Amino acid sequence: MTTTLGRLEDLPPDYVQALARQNLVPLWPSLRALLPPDKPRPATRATHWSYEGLRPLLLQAGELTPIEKAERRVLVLANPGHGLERMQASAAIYLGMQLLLPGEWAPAHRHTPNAVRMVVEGEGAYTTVDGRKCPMQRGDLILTPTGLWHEHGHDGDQPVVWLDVLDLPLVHYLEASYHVDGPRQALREFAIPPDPQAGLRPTPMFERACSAGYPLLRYPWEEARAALLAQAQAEPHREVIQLAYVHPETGEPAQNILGFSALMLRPGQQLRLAARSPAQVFHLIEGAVEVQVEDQRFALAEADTCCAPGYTAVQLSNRSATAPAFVFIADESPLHRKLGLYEDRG
Ligand code: GTQ
Repeated sequence: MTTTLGRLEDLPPDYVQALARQNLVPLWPSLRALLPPDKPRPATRATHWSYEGLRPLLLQAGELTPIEKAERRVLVLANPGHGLERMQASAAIYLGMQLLLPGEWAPAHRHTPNAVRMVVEGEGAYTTVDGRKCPMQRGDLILTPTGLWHEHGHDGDQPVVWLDVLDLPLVHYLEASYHVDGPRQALREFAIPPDPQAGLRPTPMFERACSAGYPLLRYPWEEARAALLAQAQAEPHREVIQLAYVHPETGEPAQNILGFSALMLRPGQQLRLAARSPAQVFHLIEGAVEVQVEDQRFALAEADTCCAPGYTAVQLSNRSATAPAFVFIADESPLHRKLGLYEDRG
């Protein structure tokens, strides 16, 4: 049984003031909020961001604010449960839709938060990471891990949009967030180009510790999509068709804090994802999917994004009876595993 504890109002005001003068606070009025019974009370709210809705506003930002005045022209997908001004999707996840127009250049910098880009639309842009030029095509995942120089350029003739996923809220909370500007990077080639297929593994599969740098920076969607279709065909009874983006040599998650995977729903498939401690983000690459989080239902169209708090089961349904659907998932599971907080409640 959880007893009701004393409140701040139950204490004499001059006592509370005497505490404050010495930078002291009584624990018991806040104990239940800090340690709620049975499960956390997340501020993260299930939230849907429609691409159709945000796209005109992002293009308008392209007219209103030149790239020189933005450096990164981004509309942040903010979770109202945290307060929009905090610009976070969950406790550890930041999401932004970034626009780069033909000929524009987002200059080189590096920073402590890890970032990835999931390319949403347009041709001809590229991100240079640690001197390696990564072309950006729809559905590609491009890593910019902590501390690596990165800049974005665009040789095409149409707007290019991508989804940025960063662990910025966590790194900022840790008071460890900063950036450094730098000159345009000189390009380098790999002596032996990495094999992109080695960066995709069936989930869950986390093997050895990773200190091997980042040999693979671009995970082409063409490879991931083909690998998902092959898995579905090879294992017709397998329920979860999902591949984790991993370090190609160690099999560890591709980045340290957030985890990334691609999931395929067969035509008409309904899939229940167990209630696990990490919060999750779902971004629809292809198809039509309904996402149900507790009593909320989001009909995702292509390029839509939504999030779900941790400790919550999520139901994914392919709304097409004839075509597969492909979902990009970002979650906080590497962080929870490292901290020993990871839970699967079924
Ligand atoms: O493209 O480097 O959405 O530094 C936020 C911070 C994108 C980027 C964001 C960044 C970037």
